[in-house]
Amino acid sequence: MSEYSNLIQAILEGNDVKCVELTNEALDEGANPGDIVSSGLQAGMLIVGDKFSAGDFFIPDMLLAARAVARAMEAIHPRLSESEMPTLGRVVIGTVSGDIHDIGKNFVVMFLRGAGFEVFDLGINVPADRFVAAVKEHAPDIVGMSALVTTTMPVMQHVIAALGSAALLSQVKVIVGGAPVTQRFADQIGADGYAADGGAAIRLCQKLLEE
Ligand code: B1M
Repeated sequence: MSEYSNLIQAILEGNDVKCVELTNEALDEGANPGDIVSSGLQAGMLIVGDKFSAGDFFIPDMLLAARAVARAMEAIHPRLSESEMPTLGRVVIGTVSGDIHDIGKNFVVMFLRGAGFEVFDLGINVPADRFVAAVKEHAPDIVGMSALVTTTMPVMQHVIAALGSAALLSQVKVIVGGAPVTQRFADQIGADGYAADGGAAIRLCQKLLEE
């Protein structure tokens, strides 16, 4: 059983008060802040992601869990230097040009941040050249694109082409998602992966970083 099983349980229950209490207790007992984040908070959020993907958790469960993790992070932050912050990887993400839907993309951002990724959210209606500029600026491991409308899906391919023209494709993995997007479409446009939801996005990013 994990040293942080009570903390993980509090995250699964979405109990932010308990989560902060257990985090402060662990800090007072001398636990390493980085350990609390990776073995407690991030581990808990990964389980939340899996439960959401499996249909056992719903959007309110996920929001409560994310809030509990965010509150615990506030308690930890003053005790953790930037260099100690465990980061699983860097992700640049946005909803592609012509598309203003961001509710699902924002969930994915929340999931990835909760699981420990450093996420640069470019927002909505993001053209190819802004993805390219963001990759140059932030040097991410992964570029994520969201599209909710069938007519904006082709923009994903334009972004991949633009990253290729800028000779950046060898430095990043590209993932795509959104209601009309499928694994087949991802394969067709040469993306490295497709995720159906926030939980799947966490697993996909982890898998791509291990390759
Ligand atoms: Co729009 N809309 N909308 N809309 N809208 C849809 C997408 C539509 C299917 C509705 C319909 O007609 N039945 C339809 C598209 C049809 C098509 O493609 N053929 C549509 C349309 C047509 C439009 C407009 C053109 C309507 C108009 O003005 N005539 C218009 C403008 C579109 C544009 O972008 N230019 C428009 C506008 C809007 C609102 C502004 C009103 C609003 C958006 C508000 C916002 O996002 N801030 C809106 C909404 C809310 C919807 C519906 C109702 C809901 C979308 C949503 O938020 N779902 C939608 C119909 C529907 O889906 N039932 C619809 C909840 C969200 C949690 O799920 O976004 O799928 P989702 O995200 C999931 C996964 O897809 C995945 O994870 C998320 C969490 O599980 N995921 C990723 C998403 N991105 C990912 C990225 C990843 C990985 C996973 O990796 C990078």
